Amino acid sequence: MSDFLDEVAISVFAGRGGRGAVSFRHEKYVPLGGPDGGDGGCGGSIILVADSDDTTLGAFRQRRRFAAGNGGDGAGSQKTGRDAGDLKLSVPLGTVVRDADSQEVLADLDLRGARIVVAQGGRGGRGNVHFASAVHQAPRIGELGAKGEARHLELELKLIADIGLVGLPNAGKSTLLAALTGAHPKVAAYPFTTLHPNLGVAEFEDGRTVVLADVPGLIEGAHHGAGLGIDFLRHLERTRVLIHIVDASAGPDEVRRALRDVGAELRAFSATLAAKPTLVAFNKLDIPDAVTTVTELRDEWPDAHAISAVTVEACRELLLAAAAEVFRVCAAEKEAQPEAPADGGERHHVYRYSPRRREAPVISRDGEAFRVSHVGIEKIVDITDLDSEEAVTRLQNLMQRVGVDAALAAVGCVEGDTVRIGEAEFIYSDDGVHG
Ligand SMILES: Nc1nc2c(ncn2[C@@H]2O[C@H](COP(=O)(O)OP(=O)(O)OP(=O)(O)O)[C@@H](O)[C@H]2O)c(=O)[nH]1
Ligand SMILES: [Mg+2]
Repeated sequence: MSDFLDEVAISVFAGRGGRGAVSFRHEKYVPLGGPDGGDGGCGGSIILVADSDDTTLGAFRQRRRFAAGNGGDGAGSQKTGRDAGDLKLSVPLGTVVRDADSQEVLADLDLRGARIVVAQGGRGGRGNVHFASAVHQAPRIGELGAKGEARHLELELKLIADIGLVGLPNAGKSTLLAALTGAHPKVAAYPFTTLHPNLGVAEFEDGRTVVLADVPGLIEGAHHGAGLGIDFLRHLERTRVLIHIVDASAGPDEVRRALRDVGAELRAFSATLAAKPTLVAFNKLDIPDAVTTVTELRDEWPDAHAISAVTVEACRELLLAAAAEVFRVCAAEKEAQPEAPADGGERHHVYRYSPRRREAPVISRDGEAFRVSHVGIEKIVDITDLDSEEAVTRLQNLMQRVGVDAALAAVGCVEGDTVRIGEAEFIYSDDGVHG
């Protein structure tokens, strides 16, 4: 059976907005009419939607780069450019979306229909019709469309096992998984045989299924990363029910110690894990010592199941009891958290990534040049047509207001120095930066 972890890295590129038009009305006998350049259309955004029935992220291994279309350019007669459609990517339920650069988790798409805009399409540039004023009746300014966002993402699919099998190394977890499901995990008489989680599916007569996860053995200190680390404990957090398997042939003291240590590890790792409904299974009942131990512990653990994973004795009953608990938890979950409605009803299932805005411009050295970092200014530089003198003048005024000139002067930028903002390069002069 497959590993728990299914991860893939993809890159998404939203579309650029269309260019705003610089155009003037043509009227009879009037050499230049008023401005009538329309706006550019919006670039397409990229949206991940949890509506695929795939159980793996395999589809994203074939293709890893996704780009949405650019918006159409505006035109004369106030014609707006065409909006590019959004690009919708279907991902399986349970997909966790992370920003590959910052490692920030952007969304946990575990409800059908949950969606996140991972890259916002660029806004269309405004046409010159917007730049007319009483004193400025023939503006030659049309904005370029804004760049679409580009992001590198990591998608991780956490297959949600219903039942997690936990216990010390060698307790018989993998043997039990094989007894209950069609899985064939490695079984051996030494600890830490299982290095990665294994999954198996158990089917019932009524067609219902439960997914079981066999994980590496837990030892004292596991929550600090002792043994095989804590990654698999993170996965266990998403199971609904735990079965704690104990090797009963080790004697009553060892059984008590195992129950105590494993319980303590689960609690130390997280409250979520400690609060999971847990069934206890005393294993290896085919060994006479185990029978003696189970008899001795009966009063202390009246609800514990006594099984043999090797002979399969009482394993079916254990599975039925655990599955009943799973179905009970599922019903409670459904009650508490209805599915996202199919009509795209947005409520709290919609995630939106938003970059943090920096307040003051930050100046840094960029080789011989100075680099200005400021989200707002970078965006405006991106949409400014630097070939248009009017547009550049407008940009200069804005930079002055935001404090770019002062910030540059403060770090010793002098006439003739090169200043970079986004992808553009300017020459600094005492009355501001020039294109
Ligand atoms: N006699 C007997 N031996 C068992 C039983 N269940 C498991 N074993 C044996 O115990 C040893 C360990 O079994 P595994 O299933 O590999 O144990 P595990 O808990 O998965 O161990 P790790 O993966 O190392 O954590 C193997 O030699 C199994 O054959 C049982 O019910 N009876
Ligand atoms: Mg194992």
